[in-house]
Amino acid sequence: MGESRMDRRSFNRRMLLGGAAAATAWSVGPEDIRPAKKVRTAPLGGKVRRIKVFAESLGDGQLGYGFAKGRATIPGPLIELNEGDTLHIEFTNTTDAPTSLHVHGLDYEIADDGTRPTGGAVEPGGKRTYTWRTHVPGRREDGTWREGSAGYWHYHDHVLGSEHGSRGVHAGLYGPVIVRRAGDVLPGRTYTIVFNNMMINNHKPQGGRGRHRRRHAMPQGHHGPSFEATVGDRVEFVMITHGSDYHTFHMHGHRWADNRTGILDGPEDHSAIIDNRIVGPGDSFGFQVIAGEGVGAGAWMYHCHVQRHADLGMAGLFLVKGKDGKVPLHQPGVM
Ligand SMILES: [Cu+2]
Repeated sequence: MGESRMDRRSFNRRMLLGGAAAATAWSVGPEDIRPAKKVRTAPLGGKVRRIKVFAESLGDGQLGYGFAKGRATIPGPLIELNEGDTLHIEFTNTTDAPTSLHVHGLDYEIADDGTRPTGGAVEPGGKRTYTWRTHVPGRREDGTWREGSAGYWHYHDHVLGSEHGSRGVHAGLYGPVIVRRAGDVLPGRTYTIVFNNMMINNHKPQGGRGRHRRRHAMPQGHHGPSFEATVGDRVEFVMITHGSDYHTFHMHGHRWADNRTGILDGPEDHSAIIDNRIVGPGDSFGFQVIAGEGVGAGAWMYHCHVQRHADLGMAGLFLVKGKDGKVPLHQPGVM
């Protein structure tokens, strides 16, 4: 087997060296698809970790979560765990309204649900500890398979403005959670994109109300944030949706696998490859791309593909720099 692989490889190499006509016959067989040599992977979990999270006012009615006082951001900071980890979160509410921390996808006892009826609300100036646990996949006693906690999840307020935290979430109290399985490919960096009604990461549409009446207005810029990378970087995106609207998330020039990690496991993983996905409130998913792979540097748009939403500015840029540090055809301030 090893020998026939060797033969095939050297044969292909000869074909390639043989000339242009031969090169067009070049095909990639399964033996040519190998694990990348230099990726870092997630370790085994099982650790117990402690962090602090603060809910803070950011002015202008905006609220955010942060790991330290004065450090709140929208979205809140990435909480990253490995399957089997336990996380104790000392949560402090420095805002002048009750808030909480409610998480999707992880294991916690009912008292840590982050909802008012279960005692999870934290009053202004208050403090409490929430405990989140994760588990590895395995077989139940009845023989069925139990999924692990690995996934792209998220946390958010569940008490401000209504029993569902509608005002807290609208104001920016949300953030990403990634639970990794041992061996998962780690990215060079992670960016979070949150569609929250018509906002992206709570960046508000510019231009006032007039534009809302122009239902078929041409794109006049965008209000989503830009995310930077250099060609060849392994970049991870966590995409979360909040609010009361459905959207479609689309990215130009890059695609991903519609599976748990957004990365194909190998030639036998037949997950659909997509560049557009329907998302609704409470959804979260993630994926990794190699910035500019096969397409090069550029100001690659990402946007909601509901045309009306895109025309209202629900778009931003994935700014992929070339090795020279430049983004070709990019005019800052112009889409
Ligand atoms: Cu939309």
